[in-house]
Amino acid sequence: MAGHSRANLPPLSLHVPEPRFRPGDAVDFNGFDVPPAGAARRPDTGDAPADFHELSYGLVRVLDEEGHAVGPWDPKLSPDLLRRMLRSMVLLRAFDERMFRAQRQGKTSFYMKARGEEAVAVAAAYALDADDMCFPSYRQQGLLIARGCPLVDMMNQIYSNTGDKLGGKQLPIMYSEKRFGFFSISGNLTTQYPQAVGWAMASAAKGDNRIAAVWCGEGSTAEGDFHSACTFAAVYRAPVIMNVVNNQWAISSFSGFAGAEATTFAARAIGYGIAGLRVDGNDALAVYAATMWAAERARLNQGSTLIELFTYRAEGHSTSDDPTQYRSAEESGAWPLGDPVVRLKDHLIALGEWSEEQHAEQDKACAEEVRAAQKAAEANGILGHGLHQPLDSLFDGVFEEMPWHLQEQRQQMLDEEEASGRPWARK
Ligand SMILES: Cc1ncc(C[n+]2csc(CCOP(=O)(O)OP(=O)(O)O)c2C)c(N)n1
Ligand SMILES: [Mg+2]
Repeated sequence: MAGHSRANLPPLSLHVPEPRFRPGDAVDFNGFDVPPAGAARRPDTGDAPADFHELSYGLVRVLDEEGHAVGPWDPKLSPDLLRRMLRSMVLLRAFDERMFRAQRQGKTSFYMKARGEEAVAVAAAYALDADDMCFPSYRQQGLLIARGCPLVDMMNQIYSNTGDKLGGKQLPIMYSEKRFGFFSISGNLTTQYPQAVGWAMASAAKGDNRIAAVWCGEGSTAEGDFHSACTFAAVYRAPVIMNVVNNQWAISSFSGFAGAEATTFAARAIGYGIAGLRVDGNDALAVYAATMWAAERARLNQGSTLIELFTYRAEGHSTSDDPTQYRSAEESGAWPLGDPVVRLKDHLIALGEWSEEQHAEQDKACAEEVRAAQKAAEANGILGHGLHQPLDSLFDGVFEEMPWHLQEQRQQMLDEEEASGRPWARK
């Protein structure tokens, strides 16, 4: 109101989020509300999104503390499928360990682990059809492993060596695997969201029956691309599953900076009028069941589902990160939703379909499989062992026909290389 006095009001101030625990702090997750497994209801896949808003604030959980599968979301999988899923998660973990070490040994410049988040990608891969199209971020290498991509191909890409089908043009771990329905990873966060929604719209426009699935981190939901994708997905009821992997950290920024103090990430769905689910991301059965449910909705033209997968990034963001600088070292161990590999293993043991001995054997077998693949990949070259791609191929693969200015730049590069007296150019 014009002319009124503000003299009695406090000065304006901003709220700046602060994580609960910093380096050196004792971690206490008491008071952190973990809804019991089996408690969330499972709506019919034909129900309207407005009928189950509470699922955006709760947590769909299937595996209880004793390793039993309980409640309406139990996907009732066969022991054989459970064992295959467990094996993919163990293989992913072994792959991550080995490639992390390869980076520390100077064999590649960069690597990113998915430790603690194995169920997010692996269980989704098993729930989707093999020809559904995946638009991953950089932490869903589990999709490739679960879909049977040869480990040596993934490693060739990580080493940017002569076996790298991408010709060394992508940052290590930014795979592109058309054969496995795995869209090229982009370092520009959340660009895959509008791409996935567009692909899903095209699939529907063509009258196809394949659906799309997309993943981004909770931090990446702050990008505008996330929101324009949600608008298109809602308006056209695009057949796409939109996953938000809430591992609580975006490098050194905690999830509060992306809005986690105010509401959940699944609740973003409510504003767009699309289906929303908040799921225990460390519970492979819950991830599987939620993905199946969302896939069924998509296939029945009920539109997209936004799934928040609540998890914890158990290690550093990447090999370039040192999390001890910004969060308490105790956090990872104290995280109340546990380890996804251990939880699935315990479930199989509780069913009488697995044992600690078999698990230890499998750990060894997976480590051996990864070691053998690494040996084969390293025969194609590692970082620092010379130029693996012909220098004149540097400009290839972008345009179908190279524009004149790039032809000129390439020639200039080759001329300078020749004049340097140590020409690398292919003759
Ligand atoms: C558009 C854009 N902004 C910033 C970055 C730098 N960056 C790379 S990863 C990352 C954190 C992303 O965190 P989150 O979305 O939570 O995914 P997470 O790594 O936890 O899986 C940032 C800021 C980037 N790659 N692209
Ligand atoms: Mg994150």
